[in-house]
Amino acid sequence: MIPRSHPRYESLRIREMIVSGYESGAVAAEGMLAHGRGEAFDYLMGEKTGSAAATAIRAAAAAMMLSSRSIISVNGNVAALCSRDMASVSKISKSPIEINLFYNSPGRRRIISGIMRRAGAERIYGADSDDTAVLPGIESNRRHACVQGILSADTVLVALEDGDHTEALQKAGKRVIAIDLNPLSRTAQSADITIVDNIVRAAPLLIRYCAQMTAYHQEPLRAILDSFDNKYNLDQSITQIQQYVESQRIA
Ligand code: PTJ
Repeated sequence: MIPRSHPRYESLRIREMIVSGYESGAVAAEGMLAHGRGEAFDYLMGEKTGSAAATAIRAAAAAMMLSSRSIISVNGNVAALCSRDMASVSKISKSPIEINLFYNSPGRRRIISGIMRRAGAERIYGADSDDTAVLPGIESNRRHACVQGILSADTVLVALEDGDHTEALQKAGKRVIAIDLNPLSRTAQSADITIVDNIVRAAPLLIRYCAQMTAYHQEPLRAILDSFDNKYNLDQSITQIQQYVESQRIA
């Protein structure tokens, strides 16, 4: 039991969510290591959502609200950390969920799909018997995707993933929105919209922006999207890390 008074309470609480996810079979053992890498980057940016991340989240919401076939790719870590928020994003933006795993197994798919369903997600692909085909240009297990899901989507939100998937999705003509705390990762550097933030903070903000934008017409949504420059924004995220580290200098 972590005392609430502990100065690192929030970070330790999130760790517990990953550990419980591992114990329930949703999170891969490697997912715990991936979480540690994420934590390290979060530490270096002061564990706050900076303005660059907020701008990217707003652009991501606009892209999802504009798209007629957007989808959210969910893996073990995402399900363990923010199943409810991702289910809400799914509903508001009318984007189904697809379970897409690097360390694939039918058992993990079923467990993750159960978590997402209990969290309120209604449209879930990839739980078991969907029609699947291979996404070209990728050799990992992520190549198996649902024909009515990721393979027919125009916009795919990926989170906490390896870079191969993003690159293959783009080659297939899809717009990729990525949530990744590491601005240097291949996913972050190659996505169309990169949200450099902890998913536990980014997801609630994404819900807020999507909810606001349900009242928007296409034109203002397009204007938000067109004015977004991912390279510039990614650079701002790297600057945020530099500035935070600089502010912590001892001498
Ligand atoms: O559930 P599976 O089988 O699909 O496997 C999931 C993992 C995470 C094991 C798999 O996708 C993987 O190995 O990912 P990588 O290549 O380690 O990349 C994960 C990225 O997510 C890293 O760049 C981390 O910095 C980042 N990350 C980790 N935790 C968070 C995060 N980004 C945002 N929020 C986090 N909480």
